Amino acid sequence: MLLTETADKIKRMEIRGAGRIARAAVEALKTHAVSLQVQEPEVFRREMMSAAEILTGTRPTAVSLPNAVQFVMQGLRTAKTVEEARDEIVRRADTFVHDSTHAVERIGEIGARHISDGDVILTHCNSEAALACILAAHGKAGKEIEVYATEVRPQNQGLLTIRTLNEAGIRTNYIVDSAVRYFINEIDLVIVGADAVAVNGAVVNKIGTAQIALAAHEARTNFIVAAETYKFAPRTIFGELIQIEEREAGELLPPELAGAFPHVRVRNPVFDVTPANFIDLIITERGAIPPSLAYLIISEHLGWGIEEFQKAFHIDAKNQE
Ligand code: RI2
Repeated sequence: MLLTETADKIKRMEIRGAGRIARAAVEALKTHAVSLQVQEPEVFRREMMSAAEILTGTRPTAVSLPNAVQFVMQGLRTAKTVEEARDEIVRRADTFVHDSTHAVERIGEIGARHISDGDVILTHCNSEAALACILAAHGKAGKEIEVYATEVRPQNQGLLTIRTLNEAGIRTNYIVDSAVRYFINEIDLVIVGADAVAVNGAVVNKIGTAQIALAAHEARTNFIVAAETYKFAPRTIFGELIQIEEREAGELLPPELAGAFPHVRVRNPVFDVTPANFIDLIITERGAIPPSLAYLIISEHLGWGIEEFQKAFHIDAKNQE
C-alpha cells in the first residue's frame, strides 16, 4: 500500500487498534523504502524521515506508532549506502511485524492463566491483545467463560469485538457503555487493551476505560490491562504527557445538525487515562507486571535508560562530574 494511502486509512480509522496501526505503518515504511529511486544516502534518509513524520502524525495517542516507526528508522543509523539502508529498513519492518504478532499470542497465553473456569469477563473497545487472552482461555485452555462487551460510542468498535467472540462461540452480552456499573457486580474480571502506558503505570485507552476502572475499583473487581511492551511510552520518563486525541464533532452529531446549536460545543476525546492504582496487572509478552514496574519495561525492553535521557537532554555525563 502507498504511504499516503496507509496514512489516510490510519487517520480515518479504517486501519485502527494500537497494534494494527503500528504494523501498518512499518509495512508502509518498508514499501516506501523499496520503491524509492534515489542514489544518494542523504536523500534516501531525508525521504524516509519525511515518510516517518507523515505516519507518526496520523494519530497522536497510540505510542505503538512512534515506537514501531522509530525501531524501523534506527536502521538508517549505521547504513553507509542506499542499499544497506533499504535492506535494514526491510529487515527491521519484517522483524517488528513478526515480533508484534508473536507478542499478542504470548500475551494471550499469559492472560489466559489469569482467567478462571466460570469467569465472567468485561472488555471495552476492540483490543486484539485483550481478545487474545479471552480467546486463549476459551480455546486452548478450554475454560467456560462469559463476556460482557461494551458498544463503544461513537465508533462502535464493540461490534468488531462481538463478531470475534460470536465466531469463537463464546457466550457474550452486548451492552451500552453506560450500563457498566449496572452490571459490574456480575463481572469477575475486566480485561482491556492499551494505546499507551506511562512510566507511572497509568494506562491510556479508549474513552470510557477510566470510568470502567472506577466502577471495578469500587466493586473490588480485578482490572487487567493487556499491552505489548511497545505500547509503553519512553518519553513519559522526561515528563512528556501523552496527547489525547480529540476527533471531529461529526462523529457525534449527524450532518443535518451541524451548526444547529450555536451555543453547544461538541467534545469528542477518544481516549482517557486510568490511574495505576486502579490497575491490578499489566500483561506484556515479557510477563505480567504490576503497573509500578512500568519503568522497568521502558528501560530494559525499549532501551530507554539514563543514557537516552542524557542524550535527549544533551547532558554530557563528564560535565556533570
Ligand atoms: P490493540 C484502540 O484504539 C482501543 O483503544 C484499544 O483498546 C487499543 O487501540 C489497543 O488495541 P482505536 O484505534 O492494539 O480504536 O490491543 O482508537 O488491538
